[in-house]
Amino acid sequence: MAVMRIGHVSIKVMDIQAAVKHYRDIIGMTVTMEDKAGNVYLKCWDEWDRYSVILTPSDAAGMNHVAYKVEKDADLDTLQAKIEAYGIKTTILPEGTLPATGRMLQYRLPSGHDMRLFALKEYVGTDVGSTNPDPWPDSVHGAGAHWLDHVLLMAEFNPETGTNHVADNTKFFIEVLDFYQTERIVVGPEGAFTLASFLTISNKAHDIAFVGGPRPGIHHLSFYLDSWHDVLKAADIMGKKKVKIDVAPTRHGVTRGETIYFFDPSGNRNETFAGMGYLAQRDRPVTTWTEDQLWTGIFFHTGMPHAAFTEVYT
Ligand code: M3P
Ligand code: FE
Repeated sequence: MAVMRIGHVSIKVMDIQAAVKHYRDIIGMTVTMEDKAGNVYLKCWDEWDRYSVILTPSDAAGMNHVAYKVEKDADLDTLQAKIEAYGIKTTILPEGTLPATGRMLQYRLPSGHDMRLFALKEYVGTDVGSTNPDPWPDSVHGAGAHWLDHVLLMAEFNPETGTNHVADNTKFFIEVLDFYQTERIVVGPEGAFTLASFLTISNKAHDIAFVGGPRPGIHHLSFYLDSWHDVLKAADIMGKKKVKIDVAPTRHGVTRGETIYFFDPSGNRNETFAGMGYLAQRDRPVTTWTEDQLWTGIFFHTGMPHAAFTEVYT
């Protein structure tokens, strides 16, 4: 099991100052680095590597790339061979391509998303340290997110043409990266088409997820909070600061997460969520949500359709 967890996500933003304010004051991250090109690097208080979000000035919103961290540098060679053998071209980006980061293995997912694997990133420590640590730091601010938890990516899905990049990405993550599936949403006759897929490499309900749509993109990047009460307080902060909320605090059927969705100033969707949901295991039966219960899976309490939730993304 070479891949450990999400390492960072690189996000395009139109107004860098407004974006920094959002990820710092609303999510509760800290700016740890800036580079000459004007990119800003941030981390959450309970993360020990130098950064988990890169904000890049751009004329549109969206994701540049997502990177996952592997255990050892040599894992990159093993994985390069596996990915190439699967039929996907890879490139090694040398150390220093991103500051404070070792070499990266770069390739495109079947859905077209730019994905990277890396083993080394500068260790800076959590804000509570690792000797006799306090449970939370005095510097906690905003929603006080503990860590970047996962991304949900939109992948091309069209049963009429037979295109299903949700299924293609799922196969790649399982066969090549050794992830396992925890949940899925199926649609069509006899549930023939996988519309959504939740995959993990840990014991969390998901480390990445894919949902089908007309074009590739990012649906949301998600940050972990401790409790349902922290989710409520995060929404209070968003109310106070006039952040555009997409979905007020509720619970997912899928993953059982307690959640809020909202937008950064460029329109990239964020999530803050709490709750372990359950302990994911490789032999745990995969949870299936059927088409008639699709919205119950997404918003458990009401089960009400919210078209913009799946149609609006960057
Ligand atoms: C989550 C989560 C969708 C379900 C999303 C679930 C969009 O984001 O963190 O559990 O179908
Ligand atoms: Fe999520």
